[in-house]
Amino acid sequence: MIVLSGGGAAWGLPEISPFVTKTEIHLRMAGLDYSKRQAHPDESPKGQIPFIDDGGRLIGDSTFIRFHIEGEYGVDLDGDLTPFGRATAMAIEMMCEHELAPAVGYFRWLTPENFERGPGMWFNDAPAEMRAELKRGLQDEVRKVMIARGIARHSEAEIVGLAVRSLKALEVFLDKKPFLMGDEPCGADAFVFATLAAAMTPYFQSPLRDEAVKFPTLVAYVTRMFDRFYPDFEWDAGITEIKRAA
Ligand SMILES: N[C@@H](CCC(=O)N[C@@H](CS)C(=O)NCC(=O)O)C(=O)O
Repeated sequence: MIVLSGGGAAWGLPEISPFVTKTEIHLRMAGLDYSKRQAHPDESPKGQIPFIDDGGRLIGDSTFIRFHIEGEYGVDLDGDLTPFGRATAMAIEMMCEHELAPAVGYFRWLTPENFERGPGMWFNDAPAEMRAELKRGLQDEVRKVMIARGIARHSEAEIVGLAVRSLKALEVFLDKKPFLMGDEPCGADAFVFATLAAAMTPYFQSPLRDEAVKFPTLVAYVTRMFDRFYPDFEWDAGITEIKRAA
């Protein structure tokens, strides 16, 4: 059986990492049996989660895991799509990966209150005298990565602006379709959903979350994906009122 290594459920989500969520949904789309364990990125062949162990073969990176699932088990997660549809779905996924997901990550990691409620909690069992330094060390590492990627060079307002551009594009693209490319989910739905759910979880407060939950089409899409792929998970977007400027 395939063993999926990820971050685990927390923060109002069935899995804290959108990339691990993507792989988990791909495994579910493919109808493959798997078990899941929590792992540190250092255990992975690529130094990041997700990675899978398939009969002793370790495969890292959600896209290479997808290639493995499709190649090894004869499934095509975009089987219903035309070549144009496949290219479009890939472009939408890339938009989320390179613009929306980094913005979500920024507010998780570099907003002091969210860091304390989120990644900072990983150090709760560390000796009290070392805790602050360990937390600072991890946050500094992540900040360096985010500066290198560019996202942490922008003001918060600019980051939200970039994210809202993606949210608007997703809303227009989804339109009245239940899933990204039509009546059934395709491979790209996995990561798009994972990123939106991570943006909307009420566990973290941020100006990006405030904007994301103002898109009823996207809120409904996230609920639909939860119903399809995590039917036992109690998703609560914590939305009592949707206010959106015209
Ligand atoms: N390209 C990778 C990205 C995975 C990724 O960014 N994983 C993060 C967790 S969401 C991670 O392991 N970060 C730890 C690190 O980079 O050291 C994929 O698609 O799997």
